[in-house]
Amino acid sequence: MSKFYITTPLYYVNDKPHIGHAYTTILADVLARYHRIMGEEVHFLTGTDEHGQKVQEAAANRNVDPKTHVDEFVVRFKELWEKLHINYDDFIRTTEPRHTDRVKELLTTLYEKGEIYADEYEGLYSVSEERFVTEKEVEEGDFRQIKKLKEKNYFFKMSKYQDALIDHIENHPEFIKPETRKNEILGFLRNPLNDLCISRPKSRLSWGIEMPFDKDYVTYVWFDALLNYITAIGWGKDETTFQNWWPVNYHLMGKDILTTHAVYWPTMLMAAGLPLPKSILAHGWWMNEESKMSKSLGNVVNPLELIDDYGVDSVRFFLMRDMVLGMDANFTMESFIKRYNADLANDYGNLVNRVTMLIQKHFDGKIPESGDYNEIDLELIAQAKITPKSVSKLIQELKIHDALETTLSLLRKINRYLEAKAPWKSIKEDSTPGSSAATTLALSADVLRIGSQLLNPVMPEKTTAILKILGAGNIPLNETNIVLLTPGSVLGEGKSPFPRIIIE
Ligand code: ME8
Repeated sequence: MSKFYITTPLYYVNDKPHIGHAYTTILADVLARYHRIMGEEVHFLTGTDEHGQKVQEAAANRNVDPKTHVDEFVVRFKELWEKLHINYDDFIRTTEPRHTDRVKELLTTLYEKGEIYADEYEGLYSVSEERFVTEKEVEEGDFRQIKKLKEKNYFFKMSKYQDALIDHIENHPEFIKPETRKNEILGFLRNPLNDLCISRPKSRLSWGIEMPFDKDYVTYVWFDALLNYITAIGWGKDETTFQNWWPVNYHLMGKDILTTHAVYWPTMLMAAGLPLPKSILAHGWWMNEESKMSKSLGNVVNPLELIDDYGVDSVRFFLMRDMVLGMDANFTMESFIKRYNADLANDYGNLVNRVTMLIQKHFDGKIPESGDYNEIDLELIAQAKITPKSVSKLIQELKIHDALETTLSLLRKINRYLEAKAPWKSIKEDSTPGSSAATTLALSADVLRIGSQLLNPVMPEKTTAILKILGAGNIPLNETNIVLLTPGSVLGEGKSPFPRIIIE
C-alpha cells in the first residue's frame, strides 16, 4: 500500500489560533482524507511549538510560568481542531520528552562531529525574529527592534551544505512548491549562506531545550521545533516506524516560514545523514480587503465565530475553494456568503432536496428501478465516470480548488440533466419501474452520491448526512463506480443541510 505522510507547522502557543492556523490544518486534513479514500496509508502530524522567546514573553505577560502557560494554551488548539473535524494521527508538543530527548541527542552528535562549534559573535540582533540579522537585511526588512550584541554562541555549520542544497533543489523540481517560491529560495541561495546561530544564552532566554554540552545556553527555537517532523515518527528510537514514514510527502506551511523549512531544515537533515523531504509546500496568505490578516492589524476573522453561525463544513469548503494553492486570497464575509449560497445552498442543497422529494413522493421513498438508458442518460454517466479520476489527479497535483470545481460541475450537470428530462412531467404519465422518470431519478441519486463522496474529505459531516439521506450509508467511501444504489433501497430522513443564507 502506498504511504502518505503530511505535516502542518507546529504552531506557537503564544496566542489564540487564527485563520492562518486553521487554513493550513484544514488543508492538511483535506489532503489526508483524500489520500485515505484513494486507498493510501496516511500519517497526518500536527502539534505545537512551545519553546522560545515568543512563548516566554506571552507567559510573562500573563504572569504565569511558561509550563503552565503552554499547558493551558495547547488546549485551545486541540479544541479548535476537534471543532473543525481535524482527523490528525498524531499531535506533538515540543515540550514532550519524546521530542526534547532526541533534540539533545542530535545536538550532542553534531557537536561531537564538529558540525556545531562555539564562537564569539558581534552583530545586529532582531528581538522579534530572535536571531542575528545582517546589515543588508536590516536595510531591506521591517525589523521593529534591533540591538547590537556581542556574545559567545554555538553555531551550526550550515554554510558547508550550501552547494549540496542548491544541487538538490535544482535536481528535484518537486522539492519546493510552487515554482515561484522555489525561485525565491534559489535567489536567496545565490548569496553566501552563513552558519546558523543555534543557541541563546539563558540570561536572555531560559525557556528552551538546554544545550547538552553547555548548561548556560538553550537551543534556538527553530533548531528545536523543526526536528519534530522526525522525532514524532520515532527517529532515534523506533527505527521501523521512522523508516515507514520518512521521507515526508508534504510539509505544508505559509510562505513566511519557507526559508526555515527549505534552507535550515534540509541542511540539518544533511548533517544528520538523513534523506530530505519529498516536497515542501508554501501557501499564500489569507487577506482581508487586501491587507494581511494579523493580530496587530486587529482584522483577524475568528474561524470559531464563523463555524457557530454557518457550520464547520461551509468554512472548510470556502477556505479550500477560494484559495489557489500558493497564491494569496481574499477573505470577506461577502465572498463567503456568495460562495455558500451559489455552490452549497443552490447547486448542491437544492439538488438533494429536488431528487429526494420526487423519490419520496412518487416512489414511496425507495430508489426506483432504471430502464434502458438514452443518450442524455449516457452523457451523465460518462461525466460521472470520469469525474473521480479527474479529482484524484487534481488532488495529486494539489489543485484542490479545481478538484472542487470539477465535482461541482458534476452536480450542475445533474441539475441540467433533470431540466432536460423533466421527470416531474413524465411521472404523471408513467411512474412504473423502468420508466423514464424512474431511470432519471435513480441515476440522479447515484451521481449525487458520487459527488457527495468526492466532497467528503472537504465536508465530512454534511456529506455523510446527505449520503444517509440517499440511503448510501453502507457504500464504502472510495466506491465511485456507477450504479451502486440498489433499486428498492430506502432513502433516509431529512433535507439538505445547506439552508440559504439570507442577508437582512
Ligand atoms: O511560524 N493566512 O508558528 P505560527 C495564511 N512555530 N496563513 C497564515 C496567516 C494568514 N493570514 N497568518 C499566519 C510558526 N499564517 C512556527 C512554526 S514549524 C517547525 C514552526 C500561517 O504559530 C503562517 O504562514 O506563527 C504559518 O504557516 C502559521 O500560520 C503560523 O504559525
